[in-house]
Amino acid sequence: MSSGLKKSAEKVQTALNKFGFELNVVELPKSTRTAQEAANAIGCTVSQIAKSLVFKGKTTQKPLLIIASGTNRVNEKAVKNYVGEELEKADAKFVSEHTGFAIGGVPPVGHKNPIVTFIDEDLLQYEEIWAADGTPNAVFKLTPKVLVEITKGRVINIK
Ligand code: 5CA
Repeated sequence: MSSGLKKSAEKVQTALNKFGFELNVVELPKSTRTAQEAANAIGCTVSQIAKSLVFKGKTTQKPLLIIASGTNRVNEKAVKNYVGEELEKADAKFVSEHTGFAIGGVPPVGHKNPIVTFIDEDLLQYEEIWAADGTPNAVFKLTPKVLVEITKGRVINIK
């Protein structure tokens, strides 16, 4: 069956289908590479964009996924307490090696290998949120509750 989606978006849609929720990738004519661009293209607020940000544990060098509300900045010091080690920024190569996706399209699920995930508690106040779907112009809509379920993420204060 061909859905007409780009390969990376298709990969995420396949992963989404396995969860048993109605989650559908939308490919937009405009860029959704950044949270601001995604919000503009969708017509939602930037805070309703669930950014999937990859970090690296300073000691273990293991990847870590933080799904943050579009307007929030991750306070690495605050998150350290939950992770048990200091965080480092991941570069583009690290992100793509561990997730299988390029920056600007990193989805919250469907990665090459499962990644320990934390979710910004601020996302839980919205009825619907939007996440990237593998490419810089594909997104999907979901509820915060479903995000927590499909990622098995731990909800924390990232600020
Ligand atoms: N598709 C949109 C949201 S639906 C998206 O992926 N937005 S994002 O904010 O989650 O992804 C962009 C993020 O990638 C930035 O916030 C930034 O943390 C990260 N990023 C951008 N450029 C680099 C870079 N050169 N190295 C490491 N991380 C980067």
